[in-house]
Amino acid sequence: MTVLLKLYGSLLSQPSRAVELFLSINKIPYQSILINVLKEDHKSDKFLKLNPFNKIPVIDDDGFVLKERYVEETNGRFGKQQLTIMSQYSSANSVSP
Ligand SMILES: N[C@@H](CCC(=O)N[C@@H](CS)C(=O)NCC(=O)O)C(=O)O
Repeated sequence: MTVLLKLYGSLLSQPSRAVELFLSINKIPYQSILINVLKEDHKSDKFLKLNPFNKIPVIDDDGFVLKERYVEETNGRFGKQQLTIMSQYSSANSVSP
């Protein structure tokens, strides 16, 4: 069974919206998990285990956790972590948040 990529975020968060757009445009199936920053969900023990920096968005791709929207290298090439996720999805190499 395929495990859906999980996106922890909120529509109130511009970085979260950028990642949602990236996933949608590249047709990457994902499960959206709302983190309500107004209720400080991002400071809960459960969330801090995922991202000790208490920031959204966070991507959990079957245990491979990305805590930072930007994993690109300075010259605009994709970083190793982002490539790992993108390489699993055939059309995922055209748009980056
Ligand atoms: N560099 C991070 C920044 C993420 C970020 O600043 N997220 C904000 C929401 S837009 C956040 O989680 N704020 C909660 C806080 O700082 O307590 C990224 O782009 O992924």
